[in-house]
Amino acid sequence: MSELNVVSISEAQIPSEAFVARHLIDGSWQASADGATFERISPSHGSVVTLASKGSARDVDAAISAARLAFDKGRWSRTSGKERATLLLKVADLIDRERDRIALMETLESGKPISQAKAEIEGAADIWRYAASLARTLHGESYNSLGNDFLGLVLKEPIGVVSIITPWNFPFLIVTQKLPFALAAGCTAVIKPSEMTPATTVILGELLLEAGLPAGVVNIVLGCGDPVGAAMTTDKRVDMVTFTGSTAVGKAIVSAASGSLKKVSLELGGKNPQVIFPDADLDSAVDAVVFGVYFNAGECCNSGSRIIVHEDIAEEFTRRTVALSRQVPFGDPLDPSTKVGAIITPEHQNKIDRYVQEAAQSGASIELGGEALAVPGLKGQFYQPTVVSNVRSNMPIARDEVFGPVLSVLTFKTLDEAIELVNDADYGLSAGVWSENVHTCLEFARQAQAGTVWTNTWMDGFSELPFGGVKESGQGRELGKYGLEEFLEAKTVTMRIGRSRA
Ligand code: TXE
Repeated sequence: MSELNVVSISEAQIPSEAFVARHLIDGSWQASADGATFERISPSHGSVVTLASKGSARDVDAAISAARLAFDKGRWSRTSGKERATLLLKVADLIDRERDRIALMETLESGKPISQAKAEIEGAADIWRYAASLARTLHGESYNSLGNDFLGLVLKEPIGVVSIITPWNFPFLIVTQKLPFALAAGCTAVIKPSEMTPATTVILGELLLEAGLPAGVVNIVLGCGDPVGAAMTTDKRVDMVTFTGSTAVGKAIVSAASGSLKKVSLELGGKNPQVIFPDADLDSAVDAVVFGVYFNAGECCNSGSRIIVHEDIAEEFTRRTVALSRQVPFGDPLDPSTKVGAIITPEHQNKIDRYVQEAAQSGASIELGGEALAVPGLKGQFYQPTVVSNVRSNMPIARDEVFGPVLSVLTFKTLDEAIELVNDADYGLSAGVWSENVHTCLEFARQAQAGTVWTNTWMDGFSELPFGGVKESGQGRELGKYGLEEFLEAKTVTMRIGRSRA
């Protein structure tokens, strides 16, 4: 539509041949035991960009056997922190070297803007470096307060074999929020990337081998949730599952893993509110809201998609947000200026549209967008930046994770009412507050039911700071020292050291 800033360029950057992705099992690249394959079609350009091996339970069995053996033989778990850190740092350097190649495959498979893919890969390299620094800080505790005859030690040991299951929205970043911490702890792993975006995890596997990681320490099986992901969650030889994806699959994983009582760590969806008070710096708030909802086309667990704005400034806020949304470059993800790219699949695009149309039928107002848009010269699916006002808290658009470039605007009168709206949600991933009053910000931070609270900013992330949700947004934490702790088990050693008394 002419009222949006649509960009479209040639397909010159698309490789002429599809990327061939195989499983990595015990240090070698392998086709599926039954020879099955699948294709990934670019959501923006419509061409086949990846030809991947399609795993079955047999491939998972081989990968888990390799990971189990590598762990039990101590190929990695008995290395020193220094050796682990050296390898992780090498991987970070290789990621930097391969940034453009990884970013291109990430964009071709996911439809995200190339500039955002490059930033994602740079952020991932930083996380590998941070995890390397943690590998040298592993320590337990000693207790010499147990009386004269005893010394207590608490050792921190790697939990064992870890299944890592990741989604399609940030394939390289999300595996990076898990794997280097598991490796720093001394674990071995089997990874399953999303069937939509297998390529960049395979490239990571290549870099791990180049860096000298011993065979079997990291294995990759490509394919669908059922059977590959399912087998990775039920197998008794796996000690822990770490998953990022939908809340529905997260719940299924908890119940599948309960058969062998494995530890499960989950990073699930969000319906993240940002509350805007009348004393907020409105320029900054509008800017951050527009970035926060359209980043990764809204296909982001941290999408700031639920705006709760004070009624005195609601009209001005909505007008300015719509005006800025019109300017956001939208279209060909390969154009370096693009900020909103393609939607992952046609089915997902239909789901986004259903939420918007249903809200309109229930009395909400579509201020901008509200429909798909064909971008000239491209064969993918694109959904227009969309702003919906007059949204009520009980509408599905305000409660469910829409996972698209769609902003819902609700209003409030008092701080108490705002907090009530914030916490009236099944999710609890992140929440934001915009106010120049530090007391308002602090009160909000204390009362918001969320794993992360941003004040006067949105979506800043640091390798040092833990990330994760409460309520149905998940359990466990990634990043920071908490991200390492997830992969460690405490072992108590009680030593009798005194002479026995006569
Ligand atoms: O996720 P799934 P989908 C949300 C978002 C999105 C919705 C659906 O709202 O619209 O989920 O996305 C694997 N056992 N998020 O369908 O199905 C699957 O193969 C084991 C939020 O893509 O959860 C993939 O590798 N694994 C989210 C991974 O799980 C199974 C990011 C995620 O897929 C499995 C993505 C099973 N039974 C979507 N079934 C976030 N937190 O950022 C599927 N999988």
